[in-house]
Amino acid sequence: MRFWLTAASSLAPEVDYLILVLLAVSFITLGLVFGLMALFIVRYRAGSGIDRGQVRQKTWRIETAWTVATMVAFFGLFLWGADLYVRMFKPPPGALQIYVVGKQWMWKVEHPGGQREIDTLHVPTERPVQLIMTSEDVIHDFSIPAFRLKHDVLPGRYETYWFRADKPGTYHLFCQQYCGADHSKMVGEVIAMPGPEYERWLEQAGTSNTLAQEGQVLLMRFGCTGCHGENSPVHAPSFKGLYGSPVTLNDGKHMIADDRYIRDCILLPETERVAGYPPIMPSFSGVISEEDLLKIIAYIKSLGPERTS
Ligand code: HEC
Ligand SMILES: [Cu+2]
Repeated sequence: MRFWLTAASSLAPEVDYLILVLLAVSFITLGLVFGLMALFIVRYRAGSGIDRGQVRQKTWRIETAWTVATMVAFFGLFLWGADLYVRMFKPPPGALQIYVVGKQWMWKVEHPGGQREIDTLHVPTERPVQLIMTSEDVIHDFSIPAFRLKHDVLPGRYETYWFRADKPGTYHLFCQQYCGADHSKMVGEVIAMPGPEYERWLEQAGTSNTLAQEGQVLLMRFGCTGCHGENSPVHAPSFKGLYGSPVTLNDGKHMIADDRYIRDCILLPETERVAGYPPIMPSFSGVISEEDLLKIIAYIKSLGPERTS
């Protein structure tokens, strides 16, 4: 058993460093408090002949100094941790997006090219990867200890984080939220491979259709195109250039059409009605599965970020 876990992602060394500094500062503080306590217990014990007569004037200098010093130390640690946390959730532009759906008791992974896997996640090294995660049933937690990442995966919403794997290898993947009888079996592997090898893996795992192409088929199957299609007689917004662009709702609110927005439009259309259109879009909650939703979103994404209409 190794004492220290491999640090295999770009942010992992910094997380380790932060933990070490946090431990060091805590131990120093602890040592100071208990050291002084022990010293005073011994020095001023009942039998000691120490001079207790001269009560010195209280000085504010020491009081202020230790208060400020501990505040600076711990607030500094907080700022450092907060900054790291923010960076963990803000992917660099151009990150490869991979979708993860948690379910009792397995992890289903979908790559943009349509490749699917269960309880394994193949990723390229030296390239930022963003995971877009959701759950089909209860709360799970997608954790890759070697990347120093864990994040709850909740039903009904998308959670994301990103990483850049720096060392090729096979790493543990755990569900870290107790999620029912077989929670302990909800484990898997993350396989980080150099770019060209990853491309080869994609090819051999390849399906005939990309996620976006499957999404396009689903739009027909669920009848979305009947209203949203180019030649539809119904007045409904086009999906062209929708992704990432601003949308005005009929209550005056402005939104950016991201994954969450599109998901809610499909499942909870009453909550987000686009301004200038009749409120006729039905809810597809319970009709479209999480995996199919991700494909539909992938298709809408593939239609580009520039809104034409
Ligand atoms: C009965 C016609 C109809 C059907 C069927 C329909 N929609 Fe809609 N949809 C609309 C209308 C009208 C709007 C605009 C008003 C609103 O937001 O409810 C809309 C809005 C949307 C939006 C927000 C678009 C924007 O510009 O912000 C998305 C995304 C969307 N629909 C996706 C879908 C998907 C996916 C399906 C199929 C699963 C679907 N719709 C089926 C009529 C429809
Ligand atoms: Cu789980």
